[in-house]
Amino acid sequence: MKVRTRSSAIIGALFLSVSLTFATASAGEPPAQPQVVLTEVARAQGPSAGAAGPDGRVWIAERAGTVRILGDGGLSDPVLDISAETTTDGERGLLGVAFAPEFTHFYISYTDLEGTSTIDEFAVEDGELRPDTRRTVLTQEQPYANHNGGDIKFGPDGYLYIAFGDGGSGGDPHGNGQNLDTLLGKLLRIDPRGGEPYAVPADNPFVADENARDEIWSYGLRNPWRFSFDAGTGDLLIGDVGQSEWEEIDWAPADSKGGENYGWSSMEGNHPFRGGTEPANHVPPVHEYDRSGLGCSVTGGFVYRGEAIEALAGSYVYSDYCDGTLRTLKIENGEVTAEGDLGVQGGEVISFVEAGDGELYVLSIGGQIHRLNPA
Ligand SMILES: [Ca+2]
Repeated sequence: MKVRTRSSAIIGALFLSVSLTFATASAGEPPAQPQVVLTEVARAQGPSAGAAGPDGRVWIAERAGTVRILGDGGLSDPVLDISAETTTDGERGLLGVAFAPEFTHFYISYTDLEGTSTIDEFAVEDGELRPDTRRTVLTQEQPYANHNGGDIKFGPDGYLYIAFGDGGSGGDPHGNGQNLDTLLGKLLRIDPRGGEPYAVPADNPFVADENARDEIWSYGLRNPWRFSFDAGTGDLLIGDVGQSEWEEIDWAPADSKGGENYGWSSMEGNHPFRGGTEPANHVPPVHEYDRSGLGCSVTGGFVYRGEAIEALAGSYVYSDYCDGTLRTLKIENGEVTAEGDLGVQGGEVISFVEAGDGELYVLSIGGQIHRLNPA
């Protein structure tokens, strides 16, 4: 510990002198780069998703079908096991978990034995799942084993958002991204408790359009594997995995009325895809990167709203499954004003989890669960 303290002090001193050099060389002071470390807190079997639970502890989903609670001593025994009901073929498995506001209900998103995307609900009482209350909220058949999406989150409006990929294969062979008559290639918004099996909020953007599915919130997505809402502003951020050239982050403000067209499969990032024409209503990504060294499959994260790493406050933290480096974006009014590299590696980063106190956990499909800590 002493060595660590001393080296931290040395690094701090070096950083200070570099800052001073910069300050002398130029009139402005460079923005402080957050000093962070990744601390391994547990190992899981293929952790795929997570959510902050009723007592502040994080619940971790394992892709093969189990859910465990992360405590000080590591992971609990499974509090849920649906491993007999799912497979991990392709990109399948237990892919998302979410708690309703006030922790009244718990939702899971998984592919069933036929590969059909399934959202199920459980009541939560006294911090525990009530398995006898399980019911299926929504299902969507999947034509291929990849691009299932599967992330689920409650928005600041209290509605459940569900991300589905374009159905898979490659190049969106069925044109699902731009087809408003399918739930594939979309971000959905539903009220899971408002009806049986669910209700559509009356102000969803396509409710009055008889040629469009009412559940759709936004469209033109290829494989929106991970998305999040900024706990500070309510803005929406989507990490949409590219076909073979461009990885992208999509953004919508908290006061969006929905209906955004993020372009796929006419566009890949800011670029026409296979001779596609840019739709007139295309909402371009707030950020894109190519595959010349930064990775090959974006993993969307969270805007950091914790307190442990002051210099990271308000930055969007994300990574890439193939690269594993944690990177940051500062986004102001829908524009990226700064890009950063935290200089730490999370492995095969498959997901981020935002704890109840705003701190971030990083899941690697290889098993490591890291907490992002100040250096
Ligand atoms: Ca796009």
